[in-house]
Amino acid sequence: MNIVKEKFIISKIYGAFYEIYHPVLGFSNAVLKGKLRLAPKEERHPFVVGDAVIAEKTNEQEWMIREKLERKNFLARKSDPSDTHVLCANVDYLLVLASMIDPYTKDNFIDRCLAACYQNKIEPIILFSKIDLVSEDDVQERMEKYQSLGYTVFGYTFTEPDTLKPLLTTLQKKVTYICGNSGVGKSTLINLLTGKSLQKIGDVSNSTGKGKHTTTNSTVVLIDEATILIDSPGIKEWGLLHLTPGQIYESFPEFHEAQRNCGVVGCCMADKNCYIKENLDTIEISDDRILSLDAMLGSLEELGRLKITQFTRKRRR
Ligand SMILES: Nc1nc2c(ncn2[C@@H]2O[C@H](COP(=O)(O)OP(=O)(O)OP(=O)(O)O)[C@@H](O)[C@H]2O)c(=O)[nH]1
Ligand SMILES: [Mg+2]
Repeated sequence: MNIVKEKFIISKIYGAFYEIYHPVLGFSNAVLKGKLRLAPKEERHPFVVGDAVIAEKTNEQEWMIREKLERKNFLARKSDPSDTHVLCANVDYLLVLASMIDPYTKDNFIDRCLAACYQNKIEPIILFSKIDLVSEDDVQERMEKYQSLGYTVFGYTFTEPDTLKPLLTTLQKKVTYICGNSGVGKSTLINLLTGKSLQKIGDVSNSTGKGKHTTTNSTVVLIDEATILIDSPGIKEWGLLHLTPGQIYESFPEFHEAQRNCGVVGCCMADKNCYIKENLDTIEISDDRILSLDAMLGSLEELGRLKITQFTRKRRR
């Protein structure tokens, strides 16, 4: 008997059951081979959405996953020292969906997402949603802040689907993981981009203005066979315990020029002879970005932490 083997990506995980995707064969159900059921040390699950696998056909309806292929990249969150949560693998973009209101996405949430993808060389896209509910000036101000730092930024509202056209062009033939707080409109966005109502949409709570965690599993949804979106459950915060203070500094474009002058490969934030610390007054960075950086470093450990007071003292001199 001929053994049929194909390369797929994991498109959805339901407990021990898997859905896998192949550009020609489409979506199929799959199960795991015995030893593959063990999660790698430090990870929650044996596989994540986006993982590339080799699967063997067992019957008309089902495939057996035989082998996990090496990851090109992955995105992880770590809020607890003993628990790394790998969110997805093999993606081209991290789309950070930031709602202007109901719920308001804090800049610090965006900055954490940017730091998480910087180390894995995954390109971020920032999309401000619900722009119909606030003034144009407010939208402009938030978009310009990140555009001026060199990021790709868009704004959109479901009341004017044409506002999605520039984003749709950017996403062509790419794999994009969409993240954001609950209720920012991730599933709404995916339904609009695909033109299908595949993802369930939930209300935002009237009393708290927050979402109700409608999406519970990460899921691949296709715009076409090569343009892949991954919907994800809303998250409150992106824990960065897997990064060092130096890696967080490196994710801030404001420091890139100083890092080039530093001469050390990779930001080490050495206590002595640190080029950045010695040249703080020449670095252009806004106070709200320093506060955001400080909050991120503060959630790691004291080492390498650069207090806002240290900055202001040095600048006022
Ligand atoms: N006014 C306005 N409301 C929007 C817009 N986009 C989404 N919404 C509403 O926001 C609410 C939440 O949308 P969802 O798409 O379920 O949000 P989500 O990010 O997928 O939420 P979780 O699955 O809980 O993480 C729904 O009531 C949507 O109708 C928008 O552009 N403008
Ligand atoms: Mg959702």
